[in-house]
Amino acid sequence: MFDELKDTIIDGNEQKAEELTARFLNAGEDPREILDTGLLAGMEVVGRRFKAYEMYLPEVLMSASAMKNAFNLLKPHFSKSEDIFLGKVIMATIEGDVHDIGKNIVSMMLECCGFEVIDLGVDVPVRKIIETCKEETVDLIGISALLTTTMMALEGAVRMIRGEITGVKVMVGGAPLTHEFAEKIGADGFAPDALRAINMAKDLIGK
Ligand code: B1M
Repeated sequence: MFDELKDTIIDGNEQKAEELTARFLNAGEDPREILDTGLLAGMEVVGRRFKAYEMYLPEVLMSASAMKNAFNLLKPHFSKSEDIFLGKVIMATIEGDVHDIGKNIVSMMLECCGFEVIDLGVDVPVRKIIETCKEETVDLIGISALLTTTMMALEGAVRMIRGEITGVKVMVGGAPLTHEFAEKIGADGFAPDALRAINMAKDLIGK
């Protein structure tokens, strides 16, 4: 049903993604179905192809942008038809690291799936994450690291967070990370890509 939309996301065709989404909405299709089987399914393929070196970064960015625009059309329909608030998440790239493309895709997809995201940006000191967490009612902290050097700082970050805050889960991600590493540093979860980050966030928050 939504295969054409899925392909449009993979192709990163912003205009067509918007047109198709609008057409499906006008035809009375379920916004959640459009999101799950069209937009998210498309981004899943994009993530897989990027990892397999079958897609380049600029193409990933075009797909993410097409997804964002299409999702903006869906958004108002969600607030009208269903309560999809799943929880509040802080997202940040660890101090010393300015890579944010992956984090931004994860943030965007979390928002698309019903999470409220407080994105603290890049090069974020752990202290800032902790302070924000104390000011807001947060369910989950997500920290991204793309460098082998900054990845090592995640351990101290998790320890500091644990020392000051209870009841908030910590998810980590970024290309150099592994499940084993995440476990070793005491994070609650690791996701290798954006789609699995959403599932992980839902699992950790218990949704
Ligand atoms: Co840099 N860089 N970079 N870079 N960069 C890498 C990471 C590198 C592998 C390139 C290489 O050498 N082959 C290398 C790291 C090597 C290492 O540490 N072992 C590297 C380096 C060395 C550097 C500099 C040190 C270069 C220099 O200045 N000498 C420097 C560091 C600056 C700093 O951070 N202090 C640097 C700078 C930059 C740019 C600024 C030029 C730019 C970043 C722009 C930006 O992000 N706004 C850049 C880029 C673009 C890259 C590459 C090319 C692409 C990274 C990316 O965006 N991937 C990268 C090489 C490569 O991967 N081909 C490279 C796409 C993105 C969608 O994937 O981020 O993995 P990813 O996100 C995925 C998953 O990992 C996961 O979901 C995302 C979507 O599926 N995920 C999460 C990510 N975060 C998550 C969080 C979660 C859950 C899942 O929960 C919290």
